[in-house]
Amino acid sequence: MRIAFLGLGIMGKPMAQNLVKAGHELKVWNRSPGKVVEGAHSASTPKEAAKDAEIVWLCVSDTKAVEEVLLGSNGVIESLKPGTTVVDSSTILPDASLKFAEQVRAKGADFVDAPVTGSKVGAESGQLIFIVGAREETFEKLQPLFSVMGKSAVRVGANGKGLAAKLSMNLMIALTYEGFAEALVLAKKQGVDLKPLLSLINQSMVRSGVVDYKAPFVMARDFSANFPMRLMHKDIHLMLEAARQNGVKLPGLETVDKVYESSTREGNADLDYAATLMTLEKAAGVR
Ligand code: NA7
Repeated sequence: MRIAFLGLGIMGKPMAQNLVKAGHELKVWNRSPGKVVEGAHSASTPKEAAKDAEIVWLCVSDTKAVEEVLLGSNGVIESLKPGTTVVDSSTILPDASLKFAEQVRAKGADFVDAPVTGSKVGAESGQLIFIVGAREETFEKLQPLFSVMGKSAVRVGANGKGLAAKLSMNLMIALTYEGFAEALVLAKKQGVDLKPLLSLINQSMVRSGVVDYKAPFVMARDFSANFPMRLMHKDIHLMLEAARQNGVKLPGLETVDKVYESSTREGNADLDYAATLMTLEKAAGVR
């Protein structure tokens, strides 16, 4: 298929690379020049990339970025043809995504929110999970592309529902990891060695995918970004905003937000969100 892929960050670049490897014809674009994908053509604007594309796939940081890429000057909307499908894998506010969907539909094209879970490792290995808000027939049409970049795709409902589900899942990731990090700090402060503690965690009901994924990095003190803290913090703000809009209280998440604020002030925003552990350690005087 002819695909325009816009946004070649930690997630976007390996996703685009996997599409090229599967034989698709890609035109890629990134805001800062210099990011390329082997085997793909590079376009100088989103408008140029989207011209003649059957599918336009976005994976950029936040709501403002999606707005600029879609609707800004030289944006996708300027060359979008009826029949094209725009897929957005950025994690943004469901409400904003619905408005983007409306503008895309007004051009006779279709819109899909398809945020992902799986982090950098999942993107590189083609093992992402797509959490999709789309029309049923559009979802079916995209299956071959989801299966190139991911191990599964779940249609949650209509437009916006993929993002709503993704925010709820990321809420669990943020809280689960902070639970793990706080447990490590409390145990360490009481003189417990982390190796037997991890062995216990893995044998008991507190075992979790989040711990499985993060523990090796934590043990190696490798806080380089798989999922940067600044992006998880952005997601926390999206969750709190979605909660406000829907009359939901999230007291646990409000507290975790404060930990992220402290960690950001300490200069950790570009590290992995696992680095919030260092902020808890610092406050407790342990490592
Ligand atoms: P990264 O690695 O921070 O990459 C973000 C991408 O978004 C990168 O290509 C940026 O371009 C692009 N970006 C950021 N702001 C803009 C604006 N205003 N206009 C156009 N492009 C922009 O993030 P990830 O790849 O880890 O994550 C992407 C999404 O998936 C995000 O929503 C996560 O929460 C999930 P740059 O190279 O900085 O010029």
